[in-house]
Amino acid sequence: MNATAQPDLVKSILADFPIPLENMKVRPFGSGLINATYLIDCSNGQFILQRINQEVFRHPEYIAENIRLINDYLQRTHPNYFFVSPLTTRRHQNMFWRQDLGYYRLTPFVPGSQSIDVVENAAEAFESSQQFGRFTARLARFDPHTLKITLPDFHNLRLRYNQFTNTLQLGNQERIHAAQEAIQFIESQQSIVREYEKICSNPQQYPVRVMHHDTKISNVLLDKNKKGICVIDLDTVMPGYFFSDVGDMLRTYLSPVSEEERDFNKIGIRIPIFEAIVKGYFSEMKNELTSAEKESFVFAGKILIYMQAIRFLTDHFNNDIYYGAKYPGHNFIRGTNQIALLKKLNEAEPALQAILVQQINDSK
Ligand code: GN1
Ligand code: MG
Repeated sequence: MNATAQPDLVKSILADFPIPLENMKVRPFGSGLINATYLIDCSNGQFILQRINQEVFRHPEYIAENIRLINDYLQRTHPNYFFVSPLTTRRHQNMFWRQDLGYYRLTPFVPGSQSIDVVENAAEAFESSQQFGRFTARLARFDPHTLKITLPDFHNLRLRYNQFTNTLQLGNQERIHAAQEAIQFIESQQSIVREYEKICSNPQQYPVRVMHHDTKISNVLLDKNKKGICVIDLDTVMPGYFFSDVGDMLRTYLSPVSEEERDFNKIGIRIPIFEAIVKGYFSEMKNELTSAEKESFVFAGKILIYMQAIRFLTDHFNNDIYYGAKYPGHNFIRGTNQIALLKKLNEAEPALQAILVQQINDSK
């Protein structure tokens, strides 16, 4: 939906929330790929209106249930933890306004907050990593299995890999033919899938935790001094493993350029950013993480980069049905960008591992 083009729909949605409608302004907001997001300006502040993508989130009510459970728990056990919950509708006290056309929610915009799209320095990486660590740490005594699974198998690498190989049979053969080098690289790194399976079958060393599952920097609110306020975008909060959050931070913070970059020469690994991610996460989670988890931080990055390369390439071969494409070959570029990043991570591994060991020792 283009909200600016449908002011009547937006008005009727907003009318069901406890906010004034006079002089309201609506504009598209943010850079997420899945949910459509708008910033609402009205006389008592700013709000974020989001339409949930139901192709992706088949049960939006699960998202609301999870947020309610976590909110209640944190209010009881950590009342000072800053948690942004969506408003409830006037009529049904629901976190979603719903109609045949879709599910919409309204969340207060935290005054004085900002979010950034690219990590520029170690301080930003530290703040962000600390916020994601804090979120999981505050929920360490909350039973993750009480949460609903909003996206089944979201970070199931085995399944993603199998979907990739199936798509090689059933997908767009012209695109597949032109991507042989990328396909061969993905196949050559299959040991990552096997290592991933070892992690998932070892609950003693790799316990299931409450994980965010989308730890890009824009999902952290910062104050005007770039200090972390809280994490946002809780749609993918589910039971999961440490590698999801740690790995997606490595995937999205280490390189000075994002998955969108077409000039792969610009892709690289910034060692001080790695150190800051580890420090930030350990500052909250060092007493919760097992030694096996701590020692596997670099591997977490491999899992997430590899999985994202597979997801983008699979979508390219499926004619972009999931992510869409802003230009022809967009998901091929993103997929091969992630392959270039994985190669860089593999090269930097010894240096990163040395820093990790140092940080593990310092944190004892
Ligand atoms: C999607 O919508 P957005 O940009 O927050 C995706 C993530 C990917 C990311 C890659 C639900 O996130 O898993 O890492 O794109 N989210 C979903 O840009 O598929
Ligand atoms: Mg998201």
